[in-house]
Amino acid sequence: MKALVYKSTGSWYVTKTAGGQVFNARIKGIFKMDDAITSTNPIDVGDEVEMELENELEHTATITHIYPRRNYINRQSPSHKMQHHIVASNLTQSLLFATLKEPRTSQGFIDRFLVTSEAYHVPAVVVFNKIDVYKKKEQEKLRALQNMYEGIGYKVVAMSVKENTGVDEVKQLLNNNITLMSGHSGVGKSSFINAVFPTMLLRTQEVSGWSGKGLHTTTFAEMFDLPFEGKIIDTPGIREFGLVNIDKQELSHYFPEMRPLINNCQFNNCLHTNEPGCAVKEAVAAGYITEDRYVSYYNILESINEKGY
Ligand SMILES: Nc1nc2c(ncn2[C@@H]2O[C@H](COP(=O)(O)OP(=O)(O)OP(=O)(O)O)[C@@H](O)[C@H]2O)c(=O)[nH]1
Ligand SMILES: [Mg+2]
Ligand SMILES: [Zn+2]
Repeated sequence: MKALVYKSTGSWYVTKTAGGQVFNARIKGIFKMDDAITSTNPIDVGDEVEMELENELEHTATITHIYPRRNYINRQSPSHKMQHHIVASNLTQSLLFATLKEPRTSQGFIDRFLVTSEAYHVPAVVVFNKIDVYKKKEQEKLRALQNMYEGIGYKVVAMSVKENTGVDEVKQLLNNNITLMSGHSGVGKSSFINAVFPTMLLRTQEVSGWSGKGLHTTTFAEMFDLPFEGKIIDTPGIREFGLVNIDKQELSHYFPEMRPLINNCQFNNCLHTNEPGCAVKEAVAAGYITEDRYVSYYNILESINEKGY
């Protein structure tokens, strides 16, 4: 019996068959995965699995097989730097929720997320939420970031769930997609779902506004069927994205504005730092690549060790 994983708590899984039947499923024994990746969670939201019925009345089942993933997004395990944790798989789009205030999302965080999305071939959209609380300083920053990311080719939407600005535009993007929502805790991911699909009633941070404590309100990733064609995955806020399996040599391929220039560098193993005849550094000097993005590239490069973590 084939099913899709809608929720994973780590020890059990909520799955749904094509016919819409919902099961509580478990893994039995030692589970071998098709792709030999080292992950702290063998199965995650979005996975297509094969199950055997355990108890029809109680709707329980055992997962016996996982089908190969078309793609996935992962993050560094918070407790073990060398391990990674898959957030969701088989996506067609990822929405990064960022806020310039309450809480502040750094450009470095956004760029890491974009690199991860590029590496796994998941088209990414950046949504800046809570624009209702932005003062002049944040409004200017928003314009600058929007120009920068749109210049590279990313879609950017400015939104306020609270004041219902830009919400419809983001909703339109969900049509026909399996969308992963990510971002720090408190940026309004669950609030967005509740605003556009009022039947869902997800738990959101109760105090109005940002408490500053960084408490996670959503605790497990969960997928929801949309009233139209498509699915959306709400996730708990994450502090940092880990770049697993990306090596230094590869990194510039995941910066779309660098990608077309790489072959013009004098050395074919150029890391675009101190090498002579570097086309990327020339493009930074000429202003075709922003210094801010180059700084992100450099910081990420520095954070990658020999093993590619
Ligand atoms: N001012 C303002 N507050 C908002 C907006 N969107 C959401 N909030 C508030 O921000 C707080 C956090 O929202 P949540 O939806 O719980 O955030 P989340 O991203 O789901 O957080 P986690 O589940 O912890 O990852 C809530 O108190 C919301 O009411 C907005 O556009 N403007
Ligand atoms: Mg939430
Ligand atoms: Zn170079």
